[in-house]
Amino acid sequence: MRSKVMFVAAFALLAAVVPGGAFAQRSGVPDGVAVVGSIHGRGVAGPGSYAVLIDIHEMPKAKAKPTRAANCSNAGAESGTYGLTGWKIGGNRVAHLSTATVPSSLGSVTSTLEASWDVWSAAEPAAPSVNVATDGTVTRYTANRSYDILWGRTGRSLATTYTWRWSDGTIESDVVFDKGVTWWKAPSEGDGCYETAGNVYDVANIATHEFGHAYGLDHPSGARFETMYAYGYSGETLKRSLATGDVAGVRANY
Ligand SMILES: [Ca+2]
Ligand SMILES: [Zn+2]
Repeated sequence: MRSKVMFVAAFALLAAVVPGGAFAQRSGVPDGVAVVGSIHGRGVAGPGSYAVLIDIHEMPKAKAKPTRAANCSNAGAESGTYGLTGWKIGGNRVAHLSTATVPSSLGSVTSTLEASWDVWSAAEPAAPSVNVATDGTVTRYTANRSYDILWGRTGRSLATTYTWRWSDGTIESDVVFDKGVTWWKAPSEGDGCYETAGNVYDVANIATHEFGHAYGLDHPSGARFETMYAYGYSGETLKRSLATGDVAGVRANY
């Protein structure tokens, strides 16, 4: 009974602090997915603690060409623009990869994912580093004070980053790659686009974008060739390396 009273109190507090959700979601939320502003993980970090889902960043597929070929373009002019979400990673972290969810056709993605985190901390040494551990166990995004990476259902997106703010201010982000997409590991970034790759998506390309959200970067407008551009393309690799706007954004945030 006591916990129920605390839950009601926490909800009343939330309603007062986050009227209508201070952070607008960036795109539509599929049926059955939590809505921004909802409370998660009540009690996970002790009595009275709770997490508020403050953002859902879905990465849509760019419109495909009529064929099943790759629809990417080589790296082009950089806009130099960036956006910030309003949060930071609050210190060095371990991201827990649920290896059992990784498509078997990919083999190991641990070093691939770690490199995608490192791109950000290399651009700004004051930004915390995130190491990838293979001890993840969750099979859906979960407010548990742990950064989780997994393959699962995202609805219509290639990948989705969920971010919570805990009642003590701690920020947590989970990244879910859609298991309905055909993923691959391009041999290198090359010129930014593997035109003959087919309708497949490079893990590092999309991971670097999603981890940018965890670092607190938003989608800039009209920045087609930046890592934080909102859309992902089949065959694309250019998001693996940061553009001038991405670098300016992470430097501004840390
Ligand atoms: Ca988590
Ligand atoms: Zn995004």
